[in-house]
Amino acid sequence: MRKKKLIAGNWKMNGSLAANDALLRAVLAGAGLPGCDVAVAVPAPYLAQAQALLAGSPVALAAQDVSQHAAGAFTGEVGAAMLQDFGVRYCLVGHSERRQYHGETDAAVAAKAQRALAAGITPVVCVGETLAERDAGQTAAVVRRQLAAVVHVVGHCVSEIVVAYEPVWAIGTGQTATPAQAQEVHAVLRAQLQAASAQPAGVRIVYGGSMNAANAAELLAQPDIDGGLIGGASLKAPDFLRIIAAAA
Ligand code: 3PY
Repeated sequence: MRKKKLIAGNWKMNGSLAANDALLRAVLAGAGLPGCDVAVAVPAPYLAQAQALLAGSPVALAAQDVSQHAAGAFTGEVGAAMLQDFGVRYCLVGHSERRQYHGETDAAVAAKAQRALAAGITPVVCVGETLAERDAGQTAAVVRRQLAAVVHVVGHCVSEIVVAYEPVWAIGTGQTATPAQAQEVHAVLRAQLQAASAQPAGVRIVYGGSMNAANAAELLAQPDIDGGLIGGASLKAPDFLRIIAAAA
């Protein structure tokens, strides 16, 4: 059976009570009953607001990060059980902005994925190479290493994760991998999941990295692209809705 695509918005550190209200109402009004799974990853302070607005709707709530620790003296961290309290269904782990600006290692990302799974939250494990790594011909090796760290820790639960391929050079730059470049890496990840999981067919591999209303249809038409993780375009309801329509 063809799996439903997943379109997840990553708002990053954007929003306000007023702006979130307007955006989510417009998305809900326009999405109707979407033909794909839809989620929005909101900043942690707005989880309660988004939970209330999305209640009973087909749009799932997502978080942008989770602590690798369960609880305790970790100032500023947000634990998986806290996300669970707000009905969070998906949580990004290892976004390149976290790896780059917060020094998150492969091991930390794997621990975060494990915490999310243990709380019944689907981790969206982000992997991707820098431009220097691509130019050095290391793309496949880098994404395999990043995914392997997670597979090693979560074991058979790997069938419950979502993988997001986000080439670092395409994040927030307006540059997008061509559909062929993205498909090539997705196929590498698919093969790795096939070797690691008893139910590899269920694992969705979504593409992120400046996916927008203009390029979504072509990217989503690739055989191994099962959805999108959408940055800037998820902050504009008409654009986000066009991407959702392209994934239906
Ligand atoms: C982007 O598209 O810029 C993203 O980082 C999505 O997560």
